[in-house]
Amino acid sequence: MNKEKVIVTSALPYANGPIHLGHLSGAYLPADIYVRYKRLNGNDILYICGSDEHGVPITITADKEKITPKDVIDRFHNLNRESFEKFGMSFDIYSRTSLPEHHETAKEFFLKYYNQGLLKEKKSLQFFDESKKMFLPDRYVEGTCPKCGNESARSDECENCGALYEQTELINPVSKISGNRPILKETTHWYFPLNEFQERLEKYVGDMNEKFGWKDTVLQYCKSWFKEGLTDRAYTRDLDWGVKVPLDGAEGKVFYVWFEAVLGYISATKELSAKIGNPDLWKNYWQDSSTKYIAFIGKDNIVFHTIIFPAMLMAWNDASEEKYILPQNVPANEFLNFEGKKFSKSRNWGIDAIDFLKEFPADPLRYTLAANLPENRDTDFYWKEFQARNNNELADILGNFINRTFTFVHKHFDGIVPNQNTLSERDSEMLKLVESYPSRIAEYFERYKIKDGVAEIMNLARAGNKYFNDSEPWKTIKSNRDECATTLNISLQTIFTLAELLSPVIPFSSEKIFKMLNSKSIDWKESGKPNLTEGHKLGQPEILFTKIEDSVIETKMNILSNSAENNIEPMEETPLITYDDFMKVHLRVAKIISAEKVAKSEKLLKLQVELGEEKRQVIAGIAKSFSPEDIINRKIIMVANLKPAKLMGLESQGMILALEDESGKLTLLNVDENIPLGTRAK
Ligand code: B3M
Ligand code: ZN
Repeated sequence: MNKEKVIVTSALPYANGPIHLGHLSGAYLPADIYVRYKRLNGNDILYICGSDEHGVPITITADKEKITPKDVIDRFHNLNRESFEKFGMSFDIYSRTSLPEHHETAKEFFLKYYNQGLLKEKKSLQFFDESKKMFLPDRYVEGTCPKCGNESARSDECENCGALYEQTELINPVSKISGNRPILKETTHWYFPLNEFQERLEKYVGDMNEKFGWKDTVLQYCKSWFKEGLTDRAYTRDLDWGVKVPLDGAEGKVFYVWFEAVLGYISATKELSAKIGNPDLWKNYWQDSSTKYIAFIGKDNIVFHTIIFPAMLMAWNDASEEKYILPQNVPANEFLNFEGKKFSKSRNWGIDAIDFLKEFPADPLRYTLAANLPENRDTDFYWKEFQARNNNELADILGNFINRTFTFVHKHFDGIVPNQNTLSERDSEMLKLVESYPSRIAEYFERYKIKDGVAEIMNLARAGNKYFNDSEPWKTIKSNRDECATTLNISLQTIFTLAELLSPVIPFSSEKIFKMLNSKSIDWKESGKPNLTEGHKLGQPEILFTKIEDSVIETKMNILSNSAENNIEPMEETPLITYDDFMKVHLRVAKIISAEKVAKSEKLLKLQVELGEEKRQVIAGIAKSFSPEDIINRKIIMVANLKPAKLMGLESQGMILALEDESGKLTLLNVDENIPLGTRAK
């Protein structure tokens, strides 16, 4: 295989909170394993990451804590950089988007679009908080998603169904800073005409998939976007934290965070180039069509990396001699949950990387997460599994194989690699197996199947143990020293190969193993051959993995069950309402008389309900918890005087009440059979 030039990026985490295990297993660990593997193959890699330091969540945190946004980003940029370092992330640079270089790059792109007349200037109505005298961008407003009915949707983006929409489409908006209903006020913004790129984007995604095999989830996301049809996206926001819009009369306006955050990959590469004294180096990567670009992200960032960023790059390329490359693959992961539930800061559920790494070394965590990556579906971190992976796999299989081999060689062969003598069938088979491994693992890693690759590497350690057992060197040392020497030689060669193959996964331990072998990693493709020469002097054995006691895990479980008990959402932030406010809501008993799925929606059911005299149609976001036949003839409670709204083009005349648990599963409220329809609940 020819040497490749590759840019690898991991999503730039918001400098608005600590990195937790979920982040690590989504966009960081798989990328780091891939990068380390690619480097061992002699490829020319740039691995880029950094903090995303703009965006409304940061200003919200700053407001809440009465500090400046700069205080917030400095705190979390440094904390997250440290977490990543402890975890063994091998970024070539960990930059940040608050740097002037990034602002320059972002402005350069905007002006390129502006000057070519691509951006559309439009007046629009935006939410404005009259009590705070400010426009309310993005997440300062919450309401009901116009697509799926999720009631805690962000103002322009629904986390539940992934829809993007204009603020004005949001149903029942509430200002997050005052709790009031915002008014709509006119403002001017610039829009990026995504729709003009739809055809080319479809072709791009199709071509890339055909050539490089995109993940099905990623492809499906793109397809559903294309099917909906791309629309103009506002490039700017009324806000003062961010990259300022470089136009006269645009005071108080900044770029929408996503329109500059993705460019952070490029500005970070510029920063790296300047740092190493070769300021134009970044062009050799980003503007060289022989470079391949792989973007590792979590599934919530797909559209930005497969549609918006590529469209931005296309638009630049249309107007410039220097042409940027587009992502060749976007191996987005699903989510990692924590002990069966979503990570949640407010509910104190989960663990931050930094806290974890204060207590445990990085490698057992890397191994556990790698063995369980959410590549095709959401997975979970369990403390007990962490213990088992560490104790039963790292310590008992891998550690044990290495330890018994080294102990034996030091005791009987003076710590010197013994000769390989006449090979038995078992010896030849073991050598053949080891030799097949580097290319076998490469096949997994090249296709971003990190989890399967890691499982397969551990199988080599298993095979090593079995080989050692079956060869019984403790017997042959007395009966046939040559045979014994061969066994130990082959075991050591196997350990060498393991050290190499594991070095992307558990780099700290791999380094120790190489030190014990008194050797160094080599070209990946060569690493399955017998690389240790006979007579080579080994280093001293070291302890590789320490077992984790039950009591340690029990303590963790206790902390968890305490936080589970206190797991009720904090109430303080809920604004109080008056008795009169409450009485405005008419809650009435109704009966579901028919239910059917809404076409093209995973969430919505179309219900006909009877409310005393009246019949109503309600479009309810409950299809994930109930199938239509479950709920026909059920009596329920509904909000009977909700303003009608359209969901997926269907009119909804009310809302039914349900209880939602942690996992998002719904239960309907039970109403006694004898209570007449239409009865009001107060
Ligand atoms: N900061 C969102 C996130 O952390 C965002 C990624 C930016 S990638 C350019 O999920
Ligand atoms: Zn939605």
